[in-house]
Amino acid sequence: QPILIATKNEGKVKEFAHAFAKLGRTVVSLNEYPAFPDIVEDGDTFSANARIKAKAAGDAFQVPVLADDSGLRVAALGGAPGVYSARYSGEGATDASNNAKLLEELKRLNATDAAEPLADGTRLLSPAQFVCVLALYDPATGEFMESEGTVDGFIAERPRGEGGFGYDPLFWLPQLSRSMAELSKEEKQAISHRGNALAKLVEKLETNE
Ligand code: ITT
Repeated sequence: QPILIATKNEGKVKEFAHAFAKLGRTVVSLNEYPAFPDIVEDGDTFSANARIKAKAAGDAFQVPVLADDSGLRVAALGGAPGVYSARYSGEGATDASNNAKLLEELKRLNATDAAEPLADGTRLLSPAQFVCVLALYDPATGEFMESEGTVDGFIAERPRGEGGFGYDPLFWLPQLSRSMAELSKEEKQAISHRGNALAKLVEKLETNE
């Protein structure tokens, strides 16, 4: 039985498929159900939005559902875009337009972090953190299981790498001296907000908390 993930984000789907394959499970996403109506994510926290998505799909399909609400908090922007990360650049936002908007905002503020520039001179503009909240909802009991993961880094002034999705090319990991988009799936899972949140959820499930 594949695990249903209440997402339309193919970047997330690929990461979950990779992670669950190692546990001997396959995944399906809402992209396989084009007739399923768009879920209105009107919560003001990652947790609220993850629960909204998991419950909407779980109640409709009557199977346990996993949902992921995630985003980027940028220190120089007071924690923005946060829960608004997906639509940071407005209606019809794409990863490219969101990345452009992020650099524009940081340049407008003249943000430069105290951290040393990279070896090639690229400046780091602000500390930042990726956040992921996972909610697992069981329509049979109406109960949720939740976990949260984060990863700290910096926003670099230009993109690097072709992997991952979203803001990954701008997210610099000083401890690895690479951007998130320069990591393999395996490396990203080991360090990322999503990988951390998933490890915590699996641990909770195993200890039946
Ligand atoms: P679903 O709601 O259908 O799952 P979404 O893309 O709208 O898809 P969110 O509302 O959770 O998902 O928004 C997440 C935003 O944060 C989105 O702009 C992503 O690009 C970004 N993001 C989340 N995880 C990321 C990651 O691992 N790397 C880069 N960007 C990420």
